[in-house]
Amino acid sequence: MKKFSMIPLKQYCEYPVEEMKKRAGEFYEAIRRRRTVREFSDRPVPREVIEKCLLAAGTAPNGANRQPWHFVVIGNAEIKKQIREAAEAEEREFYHGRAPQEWLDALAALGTDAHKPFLETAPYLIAIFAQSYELGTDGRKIKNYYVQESVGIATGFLINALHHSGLATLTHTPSPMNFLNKILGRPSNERPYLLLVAGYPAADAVVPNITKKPLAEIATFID
Ligand code: IYR
Repeated sequence: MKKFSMIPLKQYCEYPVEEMKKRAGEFYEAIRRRRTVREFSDRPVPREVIEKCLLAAGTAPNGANRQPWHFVVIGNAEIKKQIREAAEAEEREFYHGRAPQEWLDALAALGTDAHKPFLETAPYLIAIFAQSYELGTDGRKIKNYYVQESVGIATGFLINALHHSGLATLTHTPSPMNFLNKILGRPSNERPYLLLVAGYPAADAVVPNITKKPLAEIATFID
């Protein structure tokens, strides 16, 4: 394996402390406005925005720089319909059998069910695949590292980028999601990680009135 050459860190940008505090506060104010949305408008979204957000996702830190992800962006109505039908079939199984009562009770507070119209309404579905290994030219399996962590971080970057651009998202995880490999023709080294729904929220979209845990509950400082 060839060693990377080392280059000076030119892009790092240090801010004066006051500026740093301001930026941290501004970022928090911006990101706390993000809400998961389940009602989408069918208004088209510029593909260029999605492309830039995917480039942002692709900058995520990841194991050994293998970048073990693949994003399939679906704007095609027929494919969205196929995905909706397959996802709803899995969700019906989930809500009417597979899910333990405890899980169903937790979901009752959100009011979700097997009905997923947003999979057709939203202009874009982004199917995120995790590559557990790569195939070398000789067909040899090349292992990837920290795949779940890497793809999770990239997905976080993507959600943040889309939110920053002014789009709403929904992290949708029908389980199992193998139907995505079939419908989208993805190879067997790729596992569906998450289906991200992206677009404008519907004009009359509502969201659950939830709160986030306070800092003292989510963090411990040991000085
Ligand atoms: N995948 C199902 C169930 C679901 C699970 C959790 I955890 C949620 O926070 C929301 C939904 C669905 O999408 O309905």
